[in-house]
Amino acid sequence: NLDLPLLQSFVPERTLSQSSLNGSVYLLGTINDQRAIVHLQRSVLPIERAGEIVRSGLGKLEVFLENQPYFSAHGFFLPSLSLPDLSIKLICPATETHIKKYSVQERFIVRETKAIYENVVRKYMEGFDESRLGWVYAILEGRKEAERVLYRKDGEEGFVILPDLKWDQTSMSSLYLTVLVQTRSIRTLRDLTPAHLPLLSLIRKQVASTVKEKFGVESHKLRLFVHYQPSYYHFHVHVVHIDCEAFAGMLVGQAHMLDDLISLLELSPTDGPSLLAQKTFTYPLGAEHGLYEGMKLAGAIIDDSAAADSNGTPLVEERK
Ligand code: M7G
Repeated sequence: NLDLPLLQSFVPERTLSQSSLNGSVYLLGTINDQRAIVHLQRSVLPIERAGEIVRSGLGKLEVFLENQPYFSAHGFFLPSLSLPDLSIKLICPATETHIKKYSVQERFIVRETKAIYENVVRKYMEGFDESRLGWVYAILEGRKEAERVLYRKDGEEGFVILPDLKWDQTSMSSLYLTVLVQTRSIRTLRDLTPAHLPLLSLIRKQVASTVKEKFGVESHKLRLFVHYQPSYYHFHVHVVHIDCEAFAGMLVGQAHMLDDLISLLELSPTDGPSLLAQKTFTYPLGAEHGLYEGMKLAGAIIDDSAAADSNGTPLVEERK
């Protein structure tokens, strides 16, 4: 279990990646000879407590610039403020997949047609190590994080709403929740059909009322989206405060608004494959991702310059 002595026994080896956007770093090392990844990030300032922090939250001030009317200083929190300085995440033992996921790597835009999905992605998902979903099943079955669960509905149509690993619950403007569905039959948004519309609408409604009730945040302040590709092949919805934009997972290509998925399902035929099953998805993929080699072999990595026709005219006309 995570405690201070355990963390202090961490032997750092190298930096996997860092982000200047949110001031965070992923370190690889060992703890008791086991591979460990430690993620450090400055805690987000709780905007709603900013006035209080200025007036009564600081124990020390070090001024380093005076050029009237401009002044700059470093402030140091009083312990009584009980504001965490860092958000810390630990993965131990860390697998090769974890290490790859958090390593800097070259990324490529891939175009995944229905055929490439059938030939490459399906095969990859079939070989996906089920044990990586252990944390999901533990939450769904009430064995882990039970005290953090905000809403639970059991049964095949059920789902659980809880704070995401990425949210330390100190600031509403960085609110980040996850909705995990109970059914194991939806691996990605490609598996969604019009028959799932009641489930998706219920998730949308329940998230709105749970977030309002527990955190006083209105649903027009929330982005509900789904990743494609996800890291975990068990359908889940990300719920993020609109003011929180510091996550790479919210970039265009990977994040798909739940509302857009609902709309595409509403437009899909009720018999036969849905528009989500048929459409082409275009998204960034890291060279260390388990799908990368297969995608490369299948020609999914975009090279549109090679797609000009024999007269030399680009297939997509350049804008004049
Ligand atoms: P994803 O789209 O499959 O992958 O989302 P991503 O990690 O590339 O975004 C999985 C989501 O589940 C992420 O937002 C994770 O932060 C979150 N998550 C992952 N784990 C291992 C846990 C966990 O153990 N508990 C909770 N509450 N959330 C987790």
